[in-house]
Amino acid sequence: VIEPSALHLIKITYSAIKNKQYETAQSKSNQLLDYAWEKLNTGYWKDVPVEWRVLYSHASLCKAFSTYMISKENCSETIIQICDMGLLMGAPIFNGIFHKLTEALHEPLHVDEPPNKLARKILEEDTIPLAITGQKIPILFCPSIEEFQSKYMMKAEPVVLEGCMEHWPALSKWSNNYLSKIAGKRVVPVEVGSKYTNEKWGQKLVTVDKFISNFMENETPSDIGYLAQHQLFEQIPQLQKDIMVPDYCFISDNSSFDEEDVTINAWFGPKGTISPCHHDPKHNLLCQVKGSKYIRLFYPSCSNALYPYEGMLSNTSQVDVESTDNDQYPLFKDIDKTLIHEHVLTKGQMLYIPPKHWHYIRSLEQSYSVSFWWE
Ligand SMILES: O=C(O)CCC(=O)C(=O)O
Repeated sequence: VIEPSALHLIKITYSAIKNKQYETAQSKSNQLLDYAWEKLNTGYWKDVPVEWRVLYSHASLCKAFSTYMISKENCSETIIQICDMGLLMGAPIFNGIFHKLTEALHEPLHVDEPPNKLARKILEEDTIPLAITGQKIPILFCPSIEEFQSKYMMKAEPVVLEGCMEHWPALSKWSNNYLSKIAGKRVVPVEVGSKYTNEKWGQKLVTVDKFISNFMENETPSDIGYLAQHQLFEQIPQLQKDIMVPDYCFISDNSSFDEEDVTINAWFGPKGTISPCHHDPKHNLLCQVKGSKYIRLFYPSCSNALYPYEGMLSNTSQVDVESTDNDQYPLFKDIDKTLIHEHVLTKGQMLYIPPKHWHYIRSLEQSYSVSFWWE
């Protein structure tokens, strides 16, 4: 898959390292990274041949190593960022070397939970949705696997679960300060813009510290920044120790199903993040670690009245469900109210969203959520 010229370049880069020619190795690895970057950003991500991602990882490793050998001191932030790019854009090489490097280079962990400067009382401000007209979602305290499966999963009915994540260290540990101590210098993708359906929306790679100072703790941010739908726990396994895959996620028709098959995403953001109404193909347990979110759900049968986009965003509704233009989307206002559920998800609650169920989510205050998707 890889052109001979690129293969030749990676060979030269590794031999420059072997021969201690670090300046050469650094400049060659930069060339390779630029070259591979073009390939990684052409067409759909799922269609990018894995070989280019492997090459990107090798080039990142050579760049990290040569940069370290040239600067020796005060370069850990730069090296962490290079490794994170390898983790985010590359493919695994050398038995998780980027995880080992980033863990070793990041500051050791001594964390006291600080008071959260921005913490606001739930629903204290003008955040209560104007028109709560939908059904209430049933709330269960730690149901048995059988009850969850037969009454909710098999019937594709949403349910809120309480008392199922009390043992997670995340509940008491997670704060901006903790995140900064563990991962402040790590690079993460942040969605910038009020919602992903807006024209001005875009994604940026920034350090966790920048994300916190620009978006989480900035009283007058220029825009909303949302660390959304990111597999943060694969990138930073230390954080995964603070959460547990809920037992319910192991209910599967596939007998070889295991923990690796559960996709875990982080959703960290300030007050006011909006996930436009959309649906996903898998079962979902959305778990609220901190803060609260207003959620509106629609049964799959509402699809027509939600006017999905055409093409790539066909799982996303064009309707702004909290402020609808009735002339443009006339069917929306006639949706039978028994097909709509509403809930404010608060700390310690998990919401089960069945596959293909439309969901709209707005954070009411600074919020940390984790979602578990499984089939
Ligand atoms: O919390 C959010 O903003 C969106 C979560 C979501 O869409 C999901 O878990 O599938």
